Amino acid sequence: MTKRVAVIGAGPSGLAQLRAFQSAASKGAEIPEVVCFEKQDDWGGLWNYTWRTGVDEFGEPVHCSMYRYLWSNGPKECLEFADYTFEEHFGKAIASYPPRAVLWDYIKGRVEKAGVRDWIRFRTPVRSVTYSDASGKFTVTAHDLAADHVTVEEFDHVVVASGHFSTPNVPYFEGFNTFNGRILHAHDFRDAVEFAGKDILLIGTSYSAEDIGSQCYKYGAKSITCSHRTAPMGFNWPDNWQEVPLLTRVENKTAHFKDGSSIEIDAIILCTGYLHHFPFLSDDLRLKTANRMWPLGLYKGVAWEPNPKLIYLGMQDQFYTLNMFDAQAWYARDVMMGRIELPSSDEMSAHSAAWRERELTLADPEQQIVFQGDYVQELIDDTDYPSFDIDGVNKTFFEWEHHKVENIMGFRNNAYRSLMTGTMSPKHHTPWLDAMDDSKESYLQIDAAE
Ligand code: FAD
Ligand code: NA7
Repeated sequence: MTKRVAVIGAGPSGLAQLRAFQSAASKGAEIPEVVCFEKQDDWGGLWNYTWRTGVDEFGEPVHCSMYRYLWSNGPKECLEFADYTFEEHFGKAIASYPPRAVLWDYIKGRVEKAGVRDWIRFRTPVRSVTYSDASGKFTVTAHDLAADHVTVEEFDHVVVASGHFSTPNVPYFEGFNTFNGRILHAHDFRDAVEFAGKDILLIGTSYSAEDIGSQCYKYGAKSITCSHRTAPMGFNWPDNWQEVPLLTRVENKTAHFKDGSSIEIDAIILCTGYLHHFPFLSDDLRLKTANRMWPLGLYKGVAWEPNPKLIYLGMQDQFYTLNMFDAQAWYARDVMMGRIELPSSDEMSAHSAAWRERELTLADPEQQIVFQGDYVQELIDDTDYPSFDIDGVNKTFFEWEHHKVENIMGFRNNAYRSLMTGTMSPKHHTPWLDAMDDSKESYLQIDAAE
């Protein structure tokens, strides 16, 4: 009997899994039956934008955390697929920090070429996954929303690729109940134009705070104040931007901070990160972790150690993204196809513990980048995923970091060389701060007539 594999999510990680199996099939291998469950009506995960917030038309939590005017926050050269380059997709070299629509197009292009759309059941959230020791199989319950029909099926393997930047982490601060302005989490932020002319307060100091603040600056916010729990971001911000210690309370429209200072604000955006949230998994199968470089319990970062028939993709905090998901998916495919034999439970735990030990020594982003690069290398060494220049990707990440320190509002004006094709990317036709149109047509300078 053919094995059956359930993949939960058709974002970049889940699509990497589909492409990995299709790649093996195209080389003549017999592959399992793959069923991908996707709760949205299209593929691409977070890159599939919606204006909706809260719940969708079926009452499902909206997955999207992306927003209008989002441009890649790192060089595209660092995330390029090794088996499908930007040049192959667009037919030419393009600039290094594409907006969301351009990256979505690229992500879709590879799986359109692979012809795997039929493997996906759209509009079908997975409601529950349990495992039976007796049968050695998983039972997956899913809800076909369009037909309003619930299915229950058995699978030999389950791949959890449902992402971990969708369920917001929402702390409470004193006075929120009576604040006379808007309070939202980054997950529900959609359009910076809403904050033009406003004084906004951001809580948090990571990618969301940096980028949402920059978007608000670009689209005309009056002032941006960024409140930190641990340390300020320390970039060379524009004049109407300040960094302050942690918020202690709000009173009407006044925000008070730990150092005794206070300011008047119109809106608060909680850029306080996301929860690893798997409401569909039974307790024995559920990864519990904060957003970090090495979550424990996953051998090689993918196989659930207590039951390695269960795979998780993309659960680490991310410098590497698309090509790391590929490295994971190729490895997971070979585990599921019996090409890679997993060691004993103790050996798996010891291997993970060694990575965790190294994770705890990482002192700065450069070391984190090298750590993740080494991890990707370890995975691709074991499979037929095309090898690529990881050291070159690391160095491109370092350049990116330096460009941000040099000019946080201008780092996206830089260009880098593809590590896959060797082609130097062109500079974008318009500096990021002046490029108000985030459409694919504008970015690629495609005439409406074309
Ligand atoms: P996701 O993209 O989250 O996809 C998960 C999929 O699973 C979704 O389609 C969802 O609908 C589906 N799903 C969830 N639950 C269920 C269920 N129960 N049943 C069925 N389907 C389900 N990365 C970069 O490389 N560059 C960037 O510039 C960048 N910017 C980002 C900006 C923001 C605001 C955020 C939040 C993330 C950004 N990222 C960026 C990182 C992002 O995590 C990855 O690029 C990528 O989207 C992760 O892919 P994924 O498939 O693991 O998860
Ligand atoms: P991150 O990278 O997980 O960062 C979360 C931030 O939120 C971080 O600065 C935290 O501060 C801060 N945080 C979390 N809880 C609190 C509380 N209670 N009070 C104050 N500050 C808090 O999430 P992002 O959304 O920025 O980025 C996620 C992805 O989106 C990323 O991969 C990008 O590609 C886009 P800390 O440093 O822990 O003190």
